[in-house]
Amino acid sequence: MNTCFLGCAVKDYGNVAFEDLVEDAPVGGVKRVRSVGSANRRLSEAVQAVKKDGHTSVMLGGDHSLAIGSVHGHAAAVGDLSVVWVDAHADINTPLSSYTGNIHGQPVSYLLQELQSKSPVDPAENYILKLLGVKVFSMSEVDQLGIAKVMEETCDYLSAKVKKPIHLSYDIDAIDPSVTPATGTPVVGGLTYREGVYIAEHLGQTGLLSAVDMVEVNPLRGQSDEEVRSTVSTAVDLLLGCFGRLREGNHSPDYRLPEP
Ligand code: EXY
Ligand code: MN
Ligand code: MN
Ligand code: MN
Repeated sequence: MNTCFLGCAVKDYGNVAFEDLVEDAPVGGVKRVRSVGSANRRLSEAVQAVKKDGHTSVMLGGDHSLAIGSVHGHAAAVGDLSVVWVDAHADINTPLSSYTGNIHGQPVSYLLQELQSKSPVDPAENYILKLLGVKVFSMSEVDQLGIAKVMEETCDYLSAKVKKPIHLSYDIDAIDPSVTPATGTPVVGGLTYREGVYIAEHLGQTGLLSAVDMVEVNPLRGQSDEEVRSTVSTAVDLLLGCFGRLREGNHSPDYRLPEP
């Protein structure tokens, strides 16, 4: 166990060893079903072990399909959860509504109980979000309300009935690609660095953050060392925001100027 400069005890549970399945033909157009399923089973077990040891789980990805196992393991260990999904995409396609067959565009649909029976008939993500009444803030609403109001409304919504542990699934592609270009499906017009950090800080300050995914950071997609550096250092700053780093500095209230 190490202690980071924020005073958090940090334990590295190591890399989850994934099976390398050579035979993994598409199933109904969905790609890499067995590999993703097997990886998520192992990840779920790893997250359950972290939570049973009493820690906040931090999962560094990797493809956003890993949120299936991360959220599953978190819920298996602690019960009812709030999930905050920060993303340029909705990731709520079902196996039948997906045009690409990529599971990173589908994890939310696997996690929602309501879709277990409806998934074969719902054609599009927007339709599903409306059907289920999922609380969503688009970039237009971020522009209109400002990120502070968006986070206030998010937390009011999550805590309206009962305060549950929060699972933050943070896709780095939610941040504008001018800041975080080293990712697989960048979308122009995303969150600024400051909006992205504000989300992390605000959720960290609720005291309810119980698991964090930081996903879709992909150094292989960077066009230069600088693109990789900018993407990775932003991901680190988002995680530090979750765990209490303040941009004004974490100053001791006991600080006194040195005597001359
Ligand atoms: N909606 C598209 C699909 O389902 O393939 C694109 C999804 C991109 C998902 C990225 C990781 O957040
Ligand atoms: Mn991906
Ligand atoms: Mn995603
Ligand atoms: Mn995304």
